[in-house]
Amino acid sequence: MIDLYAAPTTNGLRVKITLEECGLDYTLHRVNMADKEHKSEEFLKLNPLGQTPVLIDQDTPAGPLTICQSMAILFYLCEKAGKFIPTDAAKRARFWEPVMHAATEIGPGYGTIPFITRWEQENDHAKEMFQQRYRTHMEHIDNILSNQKYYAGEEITLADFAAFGIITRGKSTYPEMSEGYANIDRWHDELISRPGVERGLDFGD
Ligand SMILES: N[C@@H](CCC(=O)N[C@@H](CS)C(=O)NCC(=O)O)C(=O)O
Repeated sequence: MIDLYAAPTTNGLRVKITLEECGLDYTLHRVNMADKEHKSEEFLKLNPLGQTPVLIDQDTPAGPLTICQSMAILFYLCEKAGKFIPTDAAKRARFWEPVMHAATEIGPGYGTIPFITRWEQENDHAKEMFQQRYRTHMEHIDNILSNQKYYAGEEITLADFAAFGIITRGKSTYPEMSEGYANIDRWHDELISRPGVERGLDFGD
């Protein structure tokens, strides 16, 4: 059995969507971040950084395996299920670029925006800079998706799940940063209609 400790944040969404898409059984332990459950003594034993998501696979040959870092979890799940990671060398080479883009650029960049906009005294320069940076990443993905069906090529991969949670949250929370990208809209509409993605988005709210 797999236990997932998560909240419906962009990192939580990418893991829950991947679990569903991989068809793996799991139990969701919804972490109440507003109540700071992720900083509790009990949670810090799972992840000393006090961050969600955390996944525990209870049934590995070596005993329970605890994994933090959403992208590490995605790779673990896709390898376990034997899905969504290209095996062909050329396709795999193309796959790494969107994976790294989702992990190191669009994800952390997007994550900065809510903090800036929640500051008591908003910093207009920082806000504009990070919003513009987000738009640049959206434009980049939109251009990629004008030539191919999915983020890493013609097949759906882990890279799509890594980016989807961010982009879908961006669309609902910051429509002004998410409009005008027709190819992303086409990709988003297709992904959101997948039963696994639909279940992955459901945190029971
Ligand atoms: N690089 C980490 C980032 C984890 C992260 O920032 N999680 C957020 C929720 S999406 C969190 O727990 N924030 C609370 C904190 O950092 O104190 C990952 O991909 O899992």
